[in-house]
Amino acid sequence: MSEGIRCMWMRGGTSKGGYFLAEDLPQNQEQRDAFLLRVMGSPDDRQIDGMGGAHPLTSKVGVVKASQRDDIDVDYLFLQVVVDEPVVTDAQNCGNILAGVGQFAIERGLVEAEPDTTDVRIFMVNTGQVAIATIQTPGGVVTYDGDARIDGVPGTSAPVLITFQDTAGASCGALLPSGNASDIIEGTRVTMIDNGMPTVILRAADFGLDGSESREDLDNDSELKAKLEGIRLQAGYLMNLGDVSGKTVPKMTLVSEPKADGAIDTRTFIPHRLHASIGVLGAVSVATACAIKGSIAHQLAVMTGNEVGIEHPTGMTNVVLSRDANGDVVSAAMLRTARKLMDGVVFG
Ligand code: NQM
Repeated sequence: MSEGIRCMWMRGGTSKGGYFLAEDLPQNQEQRDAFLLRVMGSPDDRQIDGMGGAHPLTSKVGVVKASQRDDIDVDYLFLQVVVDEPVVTDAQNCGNILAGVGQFAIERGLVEAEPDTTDVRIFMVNTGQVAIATIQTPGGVVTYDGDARIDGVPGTSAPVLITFQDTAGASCGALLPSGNASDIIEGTRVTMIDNGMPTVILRAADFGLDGSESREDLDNDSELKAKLEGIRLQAGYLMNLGDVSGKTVPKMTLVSEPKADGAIDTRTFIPHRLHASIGVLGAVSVATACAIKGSIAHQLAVMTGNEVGIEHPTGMTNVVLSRDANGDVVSAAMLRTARKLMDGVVFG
């Protein structure tokens, strides 16, 4: 397609991608996906002929439209454009790209801004759940400037508080899809959990690691990656996801005891490259596991309350859990930031 399509490029949390109005994209899915592959420059390791940043975290798309649902402002569909394969998938959600959806919706006129902050109620199409994003709108105008800082992003920006409700079992049908807090797959004890992101939690020590290894070391460890992929393919069936060989879920998170003042240390494969930090819903899922007796995460976590510090390769992500009288997690909130980088026309 040679003609361009209106698009905003944004950093959302620790990810980056293109934000489109649904009505601007081709309505035929095959044509839409072909266009998005061309926009990103996929399939190609370097994405040299497109906007993608040659990593899963920078090859992402948010598609937004005004919602017809009661009590919801906008519907948000997340699409992962695979870097080195001709694949565009909606099989996972993304809480980082979500961090820019509220601002985009206000800027495109889908939501009217309040004088101070604006709550945007977002239906996440991928998982059928709701998130509420609180956007800074002084004087009724979106601002991206502010004092909030998140690890993995240099500098500061306006805070975006995101609250997730009822994300348990979003993709797998149950918080613990196998019915157990832990299971054994290929001789390794794992916890399979889905509180918004299907995640397999494994003890780093079971792979001879102490959990503080660098991103480069882990990304170059092909033996480790092969073992994890063997476990992941079996976990896919146990998590009701079927054959996951072509899917970007479940994520694989190696956990170890905290090294700083967080609750637990993590290294997450998403699922074939190491995450520079950890995904938003990935962090919510790991934090939830920390609160479940008998899980791999619970055994290692140092919990001091409902604010759970998830350490990762570039710092820490804090998840605030709300629990009911039984101690079960009912909602989770986290601080993100986002920044508008470009608003214009992109060519596919
Ligand atoms: O877990 C990366 C990211 C994500 C997903 C990934 C995410 C989330 O950091 O909610 O945000 O796990 O593929 O953007």
